[in-house]
Amino acid sequence: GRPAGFILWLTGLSGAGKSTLSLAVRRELEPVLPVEILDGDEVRTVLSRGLGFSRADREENIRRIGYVARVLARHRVAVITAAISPYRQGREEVRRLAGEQGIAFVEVHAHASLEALIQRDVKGLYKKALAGEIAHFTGISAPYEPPERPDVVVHTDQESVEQGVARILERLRERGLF
Ligand code: GGZ
Repeated sequence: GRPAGFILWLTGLSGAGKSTLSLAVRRELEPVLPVEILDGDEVRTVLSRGLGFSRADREENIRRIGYVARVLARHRVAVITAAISPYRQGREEVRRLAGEQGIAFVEVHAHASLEALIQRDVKGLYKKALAGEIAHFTGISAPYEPPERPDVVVHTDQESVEQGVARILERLRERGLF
């Protein structure tokens, strides 16, 4: 029958390329599977409107994204999430709940060095954070706990989007999800 849905969970610092990867992966999956992207930026304007960047608010944001991801995935949607999701505990909780429902959870670390992110600084957020104008900015004044055993690490400061996407798709294929 039709393949089961899954959650492709992208984690990483602001500007590390989660949104870019999510769009590029979607383009590849779309012809074969129904796909939805849950992007932190967008979720925070609707479902998580009003939440800030304290640990408690981020955990709440991740809980909500995880919940919607599971609801979609159990109806056979390929769900791609793109939120910083800086805390291991929150990500592991989503993985556990997905597992309980038989939903595959694939963790991708979008990784770039802080130096590269500061240099790139597309939105000017790192400059502001370094100047002390943004409190609790992940990587500068708030923690990021990298995944211990991610399914894929994409070094977005060293490899192309296409290379990253290819390795993500390969892993999905290995797990029989695509
Ligand atoms: C980190 C922040 C912050 C602080 C605003 N720390 O690059 P962006 O701009 O578009 O993505 C970032 C986004 C992070 O939201 P998430 O929902 O992904 O975060 S979490 O998973 O931790 O809940 C960034 C912007 O919001 N932003 N202030 N202090 N990023």
